[in-house]
This record gives sequence, structure tokens and C-alpha cells, in this order.
Amino acid sequence: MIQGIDHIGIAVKSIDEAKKFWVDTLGLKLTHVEEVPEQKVRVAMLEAGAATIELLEPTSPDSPVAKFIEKRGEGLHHVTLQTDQLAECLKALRAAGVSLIDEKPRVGAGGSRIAFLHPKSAHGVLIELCE
Ligand code: CMX
Repeated sequence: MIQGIDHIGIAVKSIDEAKKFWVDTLGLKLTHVEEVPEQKVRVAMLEAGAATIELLEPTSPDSPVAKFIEKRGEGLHHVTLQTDQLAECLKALRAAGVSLIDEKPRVGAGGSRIAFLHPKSAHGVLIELCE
């Protein structure tokens, strides 16, 4: 049910600051920036071959990404795996005993349907599934 890596999310305090490394120094191409109000983040998408790097900047102090940065500092936030059957995938994972953060899909960047798995079921990594 998993097709591959869609993107890798990196929590940053400021997209403008982070761009100096990812775009100016590494030379990745910035494709677009958008706000995802439901998640209280602004995201910048960078082309990196078959996958995308997503810089996540909190838009408010109570954003989950702001809390993540406060607790752990900037860094790798989540890995997003692509599926074309999100609802079925969640059902199968629940049946397999995987702990889900989202029981049902919700809205992510680009209007995609997403759901998070609990890091305790994924060896400490926050996994996002996206359809
Ligand atoms: N990596 C590893 N562990 C993480 C984590 C991360 N990025 N984020 C949270 N956790 C851990 C917490 O420390 C906590 O652990 P304990 O239960 O041991 O204390 C546990 O996971 C649950 O975290 P929480 O914040 O208490 O749980 P919530 O249900 O409130 O929120 C989550 C979970 C992941 C949805 C939220 O923290 C979050 O990160 N939201 C932002 C989502 C995001 O990146 N959206 C981007 C949208 C754009 C797109 O489409 O990609």
C-alpha cells in the first residue's frame, strides 16, 4: 500500500533563514511556499529528486511545530510515505496494532489527505501517510 517517500519534513524556526542553506548553499529548487492553517505551519517545498524536502515553520507559539522546536530544537520532524489507499492503509495498520495519531485522514499541504502514525509505533519517527 506504500508507494515511496513523498517528502521529509524538517522543523525550522524561519524558512527565510533555512533557505540560505537549503536553496542558496545546497542549490535545491524552491517550488512553493504555502500556509497550512489547520496545522499552524507555513511550509516551503524543495525539489530533491524523487522526493521533496518540506521546511516547516510554526505560525504561532502554540503550533505543534513550535512545541517540537522548543523541546528538541530544529531538525528532522517527520517522514511522509505516499499511499493511494489512505483509509484502507489506516484500517490495516490499526488491525496490525499500530498506534495511530489520526484515526481518520485530515487536510495537509496542497489539500492532500494525510494521517500521522504515533512515533512509539515507528521506533521514534513521526510517520505521515499522504494520499
Ligand atoms: N518526532 C518524534 N516524536 C514526536 C514528534 C516528532 N516530530 N512529534 C511528537 N512526538 C512525540 C511526542 O513527544 C509525544 O511523545 P510522548 O507521548 O512520549 O510524550 C507523542 O509523539 C505525541 O505527541 P503530541 O504532540 O503530544 O501529540 P498530538 O496528538 O498533540 O500531536 C502531531 C501529534 C504529530 C500531530 C503534532 O505534534 C504535529 O507535529 N503536528 C504538526 C504536523 C505537521 O507537520 N503538519 C505538516 C502539514 C504539512 C504536510 O502535509 O506535510
